[in-house]
Amino acid sequence: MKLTLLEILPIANNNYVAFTFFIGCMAMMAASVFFFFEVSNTAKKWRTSVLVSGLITFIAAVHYYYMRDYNLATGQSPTFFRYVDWLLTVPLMCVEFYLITKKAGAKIGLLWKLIAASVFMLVTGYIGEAIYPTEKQSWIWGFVSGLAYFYIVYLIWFGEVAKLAAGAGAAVAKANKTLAWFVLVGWAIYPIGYIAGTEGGLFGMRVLEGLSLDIVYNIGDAINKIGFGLVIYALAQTEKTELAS
Ligand SMILES: *C/C=C(C)/C=C/C=C(C)/C=C/C1=C(C)CCCC1(C)C
Repeated sequence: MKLTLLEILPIANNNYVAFTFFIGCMAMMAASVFFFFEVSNTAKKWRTSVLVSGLITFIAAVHYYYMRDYNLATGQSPTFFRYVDWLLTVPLMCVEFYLITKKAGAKIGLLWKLIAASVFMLVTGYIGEAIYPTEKQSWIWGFVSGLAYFYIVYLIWFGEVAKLAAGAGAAVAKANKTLAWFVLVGWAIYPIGYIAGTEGGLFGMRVLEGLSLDIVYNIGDAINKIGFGLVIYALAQTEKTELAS
């Protein structure tokens, strides 16, 4: 479907999809500037973590800039850019879990497990959403993707990450609990959107039509990238006050 310029230009009027891309881009940019500047205001041992928070929102800001353009120019979902963004930022979120548990003995193998599971989750999700988005196929790919998702949830709630975080001091344990909720509830926004928005996602029932899936994903990204980064930032700040007092 080709939209005319007049149909796509009035972002603020009625094009809610374009509007959420626009506001998402601004929010990611602002968050990146904040995290980058705060690195120098952070205790040394937490600097890399806060820097990674900034990289996550920065990578997203650049993708949102392109996705906003793509969506305005074509009137379509920028699914490809979306998944490239996730393929870079979700593994970086795994890096955050590794960094906060490293002092308690996290091995590099744990990082690879988390990264491998997240890449598997995203590649199979992409196949179901963009390559075979059919009634017969998308629920299978979504289901397989979900297995990897639950493996990540398991590692963070009960597995290696949880055990290491529990032994890494009260601040890290608390931050890990909050991040674990992000992964269980915040990340669940995506599969719920997928189920509602792809043909065959919910055994053939499609609730979200057209571009509404983008709005769901955009809200999810704002919560999960900026909120997640702020939890890391708060952790870095508690350690600082502990040192000062
Ligand atoms: C910043 C981006 C984030 C945190 C993206 C997370 C994406 C997911 C957790 C996606 C999960 C999916 C499933 C569990 C099944 C259906 C397909 C996906 C890819 C939407």
